[in-house]
Amino acid sequence: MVIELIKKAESFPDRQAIISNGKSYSYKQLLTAATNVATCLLEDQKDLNEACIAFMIPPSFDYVAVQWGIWQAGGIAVPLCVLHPLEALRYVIEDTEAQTLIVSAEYKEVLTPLALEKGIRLLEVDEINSSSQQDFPAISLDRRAMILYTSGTTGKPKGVVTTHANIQAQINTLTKAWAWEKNDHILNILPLHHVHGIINVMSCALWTGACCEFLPKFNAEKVWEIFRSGRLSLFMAVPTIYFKLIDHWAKASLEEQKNMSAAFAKMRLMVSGSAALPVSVLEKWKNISGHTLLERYGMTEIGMALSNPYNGERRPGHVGFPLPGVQLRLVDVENKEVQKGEQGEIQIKGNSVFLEYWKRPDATKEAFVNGWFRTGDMAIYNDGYYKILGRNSVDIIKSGGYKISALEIEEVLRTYPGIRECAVVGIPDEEWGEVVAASLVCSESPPDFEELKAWLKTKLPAYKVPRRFMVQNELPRNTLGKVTKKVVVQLFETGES
Ligand code: MCA
Ligand code: AMP
Repeated sequence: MVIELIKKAESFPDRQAIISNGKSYSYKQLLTAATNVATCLLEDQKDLNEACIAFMIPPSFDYVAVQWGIWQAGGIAVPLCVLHPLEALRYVIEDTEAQTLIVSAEYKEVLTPLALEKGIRLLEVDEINSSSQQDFPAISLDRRAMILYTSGTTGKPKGVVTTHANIQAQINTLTKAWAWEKNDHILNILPLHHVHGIINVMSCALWTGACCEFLPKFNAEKVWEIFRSGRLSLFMAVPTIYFKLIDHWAKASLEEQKNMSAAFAKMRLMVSGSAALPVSVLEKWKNISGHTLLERYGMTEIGMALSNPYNGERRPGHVGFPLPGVQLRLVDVENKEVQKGEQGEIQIKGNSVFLEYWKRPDATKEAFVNGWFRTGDMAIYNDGYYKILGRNSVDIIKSGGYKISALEIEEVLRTYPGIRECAVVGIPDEEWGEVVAASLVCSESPPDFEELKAWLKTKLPAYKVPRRFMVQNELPRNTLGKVTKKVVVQLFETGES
């Protein structure tokens, strides 16, 4: 069997696939580059047989060529986040036991010592150039294809393993539901170690023969410039990005605002997801662009599950209904389906649901009940549309669209000299959805917070570093002695401590 995404590309070789670093690349160029990567990875083997290949490459033509090359050679693609500090990268490399690491030139220096220490083969993407091409292995749909790391209620992030069949199902349902077509042109401004950027934007575009343009780092001014070029037909982002684009528009002169708002003539769809879209943002964006954002709901483990309709009412504050191929139920704490109109946990079944947590059979087992995946998100069915009510765990924070485990940050904080106890929470915030905040109990005098933040940045990605701190004599506890984080959130909100 061949990989459908790659096979499709062979049917439109001359179409423009990617715009990256100011250059345009055809599907043919992409296929050639991917073939080179696959040949180089295989050396004299016939099949990588699901070996994990980690890669650290910014969103670009090279990223896609490497991802496709890994798949053609029979490996599992493990994208590393380009913003993560070395410790977080080490965690993923060790957890996956990746034996090969592919990097773009700018990350070679930082990763070389780790590669040497672990005996990992380190390849620089620019230097991959294979002249001879060998036959590639047959790839069955049930093979593992990708591992993405996601935070949960278990402290350290877990690797979510998806098969080729899962990925195909995730792409297939979205390209149909949102009417993707080959003349589409989308801008990718999202990081490529999460489903939103990898599947919804990049892979859906390439599956259809459309063009995916990369802007490796979000910048509101540059995004507006690209909107104004009029070449986009689709755009997808997290609510924080829409917030930042609105803010940029609001700061422009009246004349400029008019020109900016005229930029959407060719745009056919604008999507928001990864976190709750505030109705105020939806309304402001509609006034600015004329587009009613299509809000959808998904998760690393399941791809997209719920979506407002492409045609029809997009209801503010709601996430629509299950996408084709997705089975959904709302259940109570005993896993019994709730009555219509009652709130319950979302549970999902379908081909897009992941295979397993990497090397964590217990966590995988616990994540399912009778074949239903337990999302941990609460929702209610409201007059034909589902509405997300929030997570059933205070330990999961969503900030800027990133899922963050409070427990992971607490574990790191507790290793800082002088911090005796801590409770990390998410505080509601208009721009970021939630901001990370930490309440500390210290042995002596409180730490210097700037120093603490700088230290945390060497251990954790910057978006996990608390923005607000509070020092307390003791953490609020319930009668059973358990820290009540809801009270901590209230203390932050009221400014009391
Ligand atoms: C950055 N800053 C923050 C945060 N992040 N402040 C509070 N909370 C945060 N989370 C601050 C920085 O410290 C800095 O401040 C300033 O913002 C700019 O930082 P920078 O890193 O440059 O931020 P940015 O580039 O503007 O990033 C914002 C962003 C980014 C573009 C919204 O967070 C992002 O790409 N988010 C998308 C994540 C994503 O794709 N999630 C999908 C996963 P100072 O200058 O003062 O230091 S969810 C998923 O895939 C599922 C399946 C789904 O449903 O989609
Ligand atoms: P992740 O695991 O990073 O893929 O994040 C998935 C989580 O993001 C879900 O479990 C939800 O909590 C949240 N999420 C995604 N889309 C939405 C949405 N439209 N509204 C509210 N929460 C969302």
